Amino acid sequence: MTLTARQIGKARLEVIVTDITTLRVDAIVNAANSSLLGGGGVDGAIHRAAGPDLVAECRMLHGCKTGEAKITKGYRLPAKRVIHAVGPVWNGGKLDEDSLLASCYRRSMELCEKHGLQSVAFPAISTGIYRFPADRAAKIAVKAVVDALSSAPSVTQVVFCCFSAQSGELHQEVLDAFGSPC
Ligand code: AR6
Repeated sequence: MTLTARQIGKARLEVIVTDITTLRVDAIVNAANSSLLGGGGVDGAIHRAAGPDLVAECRMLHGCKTGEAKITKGYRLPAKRVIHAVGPVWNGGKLDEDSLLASCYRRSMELCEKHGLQSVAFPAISTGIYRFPADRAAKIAVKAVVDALSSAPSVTQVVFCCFSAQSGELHQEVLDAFGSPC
């Protein structure tokens, strides 16, 4: 369900509430851990839906640092690619968690541009098992993506794919402060 959509330059940004593994976009972003070998939450759902070839490719990537991102194919997913971003574990906010979370979104947008991708969907990275406060994370996510758009002209559609109505409302509130309705 689409909660809101905003036009910012050439890009349409939208907030939807659904399972990210169902989206037919150029890339979905995974909220991974630094091993890149799978886990629970959205990571588990993406690996289950993509099938075992995904973890086989991930094994060849030799992990990923917090705040960074790496790209693979999407295998059995409707999405062509998966961008594996490693968000920070929330530890009270004094261990650079805000900038590490922003970096996940920035790095993912950079990968989209590098690979000429037009559409990308993000989950609310770090807000589940990693316990990042959801309202704070929504502000960081939307701002980081908006800031990255000018350096990622290939990207014309960004989806904030939330998994609960509450998360959707938080993202909607933040996104509605940007751009013009569409
Ligand atoms: N589609 C969209 N969003 C989802 C889905 C889904 N299918 N499933 C969960 N979410 P989390 P994290 C939401 O815990 O906090 C894993 O074990 C969820 O409601 O998946 O970054 C990794 O391997 C929440 O809003 O990721 C890491 O060890 C958001 O996705 C660790 O969890 C992120 O929740 C990463 O923790």
